[in-house]
Amino acid sequence: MCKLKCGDRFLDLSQTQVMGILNVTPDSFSDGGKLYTGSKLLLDEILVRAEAMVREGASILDVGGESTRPGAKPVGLQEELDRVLPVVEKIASELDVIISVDSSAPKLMRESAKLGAGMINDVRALGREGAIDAVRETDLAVCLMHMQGNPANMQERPEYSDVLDEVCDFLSHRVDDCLQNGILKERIVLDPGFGFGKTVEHNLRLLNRIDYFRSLELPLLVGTSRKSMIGAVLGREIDQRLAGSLATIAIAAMKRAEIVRVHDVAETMDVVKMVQAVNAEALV
Ligand code: 7PM
Repeated sequence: MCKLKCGDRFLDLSQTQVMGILNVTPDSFSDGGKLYTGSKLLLDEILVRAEAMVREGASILDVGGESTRPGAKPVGLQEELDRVLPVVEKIASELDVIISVDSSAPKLMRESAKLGAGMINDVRALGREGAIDAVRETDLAVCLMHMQGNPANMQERPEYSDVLDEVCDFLSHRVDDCLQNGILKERIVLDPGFGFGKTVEHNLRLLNRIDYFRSLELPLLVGTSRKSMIGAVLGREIDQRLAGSLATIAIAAMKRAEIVRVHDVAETMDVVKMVQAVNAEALV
């Protein structure tokens, strides 16, 4: 449980690791400055951004070419390949960091692995035809995320009898499917999927009770950065959610989440280190 197998590397999970978000979508809601405009990748700018996040302490960079924003249009496979693969290749050749590829497409999973990616981050938890086979054939880690519905409709009417039970059940079945198909436990990370078919209350409950997922005995990833649950609590727009995001990071780190997925790496590192010192009651 302390190490995650990411291809030919291992990621130490004894302390909370920071995953920096690198969106290469035209409608990225995340960060100042787009990395993809007019159907062109700005590879040099992407590398500068990636380098900064690594310098600030990210041990994983999550590269995504498909927007999973509520209501977003699906992106074609070729376009997703064209956006993501050059970025994976560039970062793999220039930086010492684990590259995570945010995708549900088997072809992109395979091609990314060949170019040096270390992890597949799939918001559809390998639910697409061929995705489990693709991941098995690589040696990469995989993050299985829970989503109710699909990006087009997920926020219309999220409903659960018990959100903890249902999300846990779903993840448990996806893990079984992976194990039965030859993906080893040491490669799997779980994620309750904040904002993916959940109300604010569902999201708050998932974060407050993230320990509930410990029964699955796998590392946990928490992705709350700048999300609407923070906007709802604080009444703030996306670019004013840093403090709220850091509060959720502190909570996740206190509860010993293994990975946090964030836009603001430097600030997150300070919070994670501070929480770690308190957890350890010592300088770390
Ligand atoms: C609009 C809304 C744009 C939300 C982008 C997003 C997660 C993820 C995303 C997550 C894992 C974002 C999200 N969120 N993958 N991909 N976990 N594993 O904030 O919570 O980047 S997309």
